[in-house]
Amino acid sequence: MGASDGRSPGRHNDNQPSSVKKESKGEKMALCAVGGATLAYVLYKWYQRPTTSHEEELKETEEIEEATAEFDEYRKGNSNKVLALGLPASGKSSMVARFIYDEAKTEYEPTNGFNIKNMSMDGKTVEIWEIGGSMSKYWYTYLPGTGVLVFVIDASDSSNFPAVRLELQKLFDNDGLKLEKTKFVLLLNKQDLTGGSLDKDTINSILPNESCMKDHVVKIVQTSLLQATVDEFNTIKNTVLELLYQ
Ligand SMILES: Nc1nc2c(ncn2[C@@H]2O[C@H](COP(=O)(O)OP(=O)(O)OP(=O)(O)O)[C@@H](O)[C@H]2O)c(=O)[nH]1
Ligand SMILES: [Mg+2]
Repeated sequence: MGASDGRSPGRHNDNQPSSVKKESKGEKMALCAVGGATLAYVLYKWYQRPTTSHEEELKETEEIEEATAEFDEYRKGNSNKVLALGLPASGKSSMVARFIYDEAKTEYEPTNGFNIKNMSMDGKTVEIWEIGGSMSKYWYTYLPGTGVLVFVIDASDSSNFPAVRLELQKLFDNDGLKLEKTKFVLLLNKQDLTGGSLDKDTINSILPNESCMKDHVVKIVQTSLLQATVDEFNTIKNTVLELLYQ
């Protein structure tokens, strides 16, 4: 009448007919056979796999290292792009004006978009790119091919330092800049308004942590683009160009 025999389903039942027991053993044997065959097939395939000898692996590593060194050489001779970035009114256009005309800029006309100038140096053409500070959302589109990135900072305005630190962190973490081994110059500008150079602790409060900068050569320059003499600015110019062709 469908009444329960008091045993829970799925549990071993000693009162089952012997044909049921035999079928269960048969199933186990079939499973073992399938398992064995699968294992044998996997082992067969593993022995048939293409093998790489130690010498081949070494050769491959050497080839990769050679190609990387060749690319580094190529990059040295060809990266002629200096990119100036920084918050609005930090002094990027002022730096471009000093690079190209050696003129101090006193008026402020915000750069809407970008400003590219060419400069001839020792028979080579150097491209100086400035991207407006208000365009920070789009900076990353101008990063490829940058040999030296000059990040201009208004050192007289400490209220900007947290924002500067954040932007620097993003740039140091940029995979493309890491791959291209872009060098950084952090130009602490407007020192005529700070009453002297910034001290180490203040500079450290602007910089992202060291682990974030470890993939790049970083130089810190303190100046006043408005008041630097020709010789003083030439020293900065040479620092940038030496990094470019290093
Ligand atoms: N006192 C002082 N003023 C400076 C110095 N360098 C630049 N300035 C002034 O700061 C203002 C902004 O300079 P710009 O070079 O136009 O700034 P920018 O970074 O190009 O600005 P955006 O194009 O808006 O991103 C101008 O009025 C400059 O004269 C400096 O060393 N000292
Ligand atoms: Mg500008």
